[in-house]
Amino acid sequence: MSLNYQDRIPNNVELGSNRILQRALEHWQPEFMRWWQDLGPTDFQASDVYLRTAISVDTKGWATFGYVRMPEYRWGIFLADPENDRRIGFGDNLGEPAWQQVPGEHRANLRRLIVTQGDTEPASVEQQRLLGHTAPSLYDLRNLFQVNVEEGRHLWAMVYLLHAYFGRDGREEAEELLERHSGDADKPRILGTFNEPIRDWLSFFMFTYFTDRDGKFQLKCLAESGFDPLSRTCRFMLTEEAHHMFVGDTGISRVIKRCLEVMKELNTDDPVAIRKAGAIDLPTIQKYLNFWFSTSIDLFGGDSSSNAASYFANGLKGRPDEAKFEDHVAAGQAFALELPDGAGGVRTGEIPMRNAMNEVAREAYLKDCEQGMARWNRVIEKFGYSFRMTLPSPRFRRNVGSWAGVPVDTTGKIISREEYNARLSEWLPTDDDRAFVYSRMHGVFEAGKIASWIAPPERGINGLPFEYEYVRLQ
Ligand code: BYC
Ligand code: FE
Ligand code: FE
Repeated sequence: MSLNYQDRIPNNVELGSNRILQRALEHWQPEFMRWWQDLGPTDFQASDVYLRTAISVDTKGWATFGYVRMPEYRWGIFLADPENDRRIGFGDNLGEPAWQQVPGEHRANLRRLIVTQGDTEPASVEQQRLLGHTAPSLYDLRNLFQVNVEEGRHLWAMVYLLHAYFGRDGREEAEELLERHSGDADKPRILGTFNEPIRDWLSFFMFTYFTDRDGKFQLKCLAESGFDPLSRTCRFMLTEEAHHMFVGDTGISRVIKRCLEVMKELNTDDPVAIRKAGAIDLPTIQKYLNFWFSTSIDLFGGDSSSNAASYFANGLKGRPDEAKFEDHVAAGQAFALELPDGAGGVRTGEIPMRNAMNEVAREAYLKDCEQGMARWNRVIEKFGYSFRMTLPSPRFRRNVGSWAGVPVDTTGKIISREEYNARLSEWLPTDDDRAFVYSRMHGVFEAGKIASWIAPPERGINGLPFEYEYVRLQ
């Protein structure tokens, strides 16, 4: 299906044939633009950025690349093509035709899922708004802005659903998506991670690796939804999402590589010497990883969740890659959970499979996270060092679920509260670590140049070299 770029709001949903909806969205559009100006990337709005823009919703050849000023980026509404005779793929309504309208009895839950998803998108743009000033290269600056404009488009995707299918409450929710702000004391974003500040690029890379990857898995679950417009929206969002995780994956890899080069040069693994030489030492990278991993796994919700069970039962939210599971009803099965027993030990608890759907998604996510670990460790191995990056135990530093608030070390062992507090500085970035990393952040805005704490990428964007002038500063 081709994308209509003639309308004020680019779309492939025949917006022009629904005047009321079109007018409502055209009313929201200037509010979005005001939000972008106020809370999107600071400055750089007049610069030409080498951005990709969607031109179709095919998985191949869907994007075109060219210089765009960010405020002129064509944020639009793009849904993956409909599947002929699509059926609900799981839960109690398995096999029934997918819904083209919101069933009344599922309205509140669907709205809540869409609002929660929608809230994260602009939140991430707010979190990242200052990073442009300290970009390590024009290549990285461009990637940051690519991610930002697409998260803005993901907000559009959810706002479209709210406006098109939820009437007046939907319109109100759409306004509130621009009124809550990341880290705001009175009106924070809904989910914890999206209120954490991102002041440095190491945090940005960790966020795009771990938190955008939560996005990938949540979108996969919602792409299974029996509510077809939601499914189609999420399927196209997933196409854009891959690059966000690529930015994180290669970003972390490049910080590690630069550190290893310095270690080789100086023939030392002493963090003090490495820092003195301007690179970020591996133990500090590991601490940032521990921080962002532990906050990101909270995003999957409780390990035992009646909300998750009803979303699944009702066909609203499935498992990632639902087709790979044998039994799509999952009634009467049990799931074994390891839980704190309240006396310093661990016990195994059984819960109904449907209540464990958050955990099932989290496990798929953990596996996906491991792949980066393996790649980065191969780089470290190649340089001949024995240090290995590791994912901390999923029990570590949890704020949501059965392990919330339980003092656990990074291997998952329950320890005393005193020991936990005493050792936190071993596991998480301290104020000093953060101050050091922040001190390394300086904008490098000359094509082909790069900051000394990170290695250049192996290749550029869209077949272009790293040296290309990805952003023309104005
Ligand atoms: N922080 O029954 P439970 C992305 C609340 S990222 C604060 O376990 P449920 C992106 C929960 O709301 C993907 N609160 O949770 C990435 C509930 O509150 P109430 C975003 C939390 O409902 C990077 C209570 O705890 N998409 O796209 O089963 C850049 C009990 O919860 C948190 C989605 O999240 C938390 N972390 O599952 C840009 C998909 N976790 O009702 C974008 C839509 C839970 O007791 N959301 N709570 O007041 C969902 O599917 C579900 O709402 C959740 C939670 C998976 C988030
Ligand atoms: Fe997104
Ligand atoms: Fe993303």
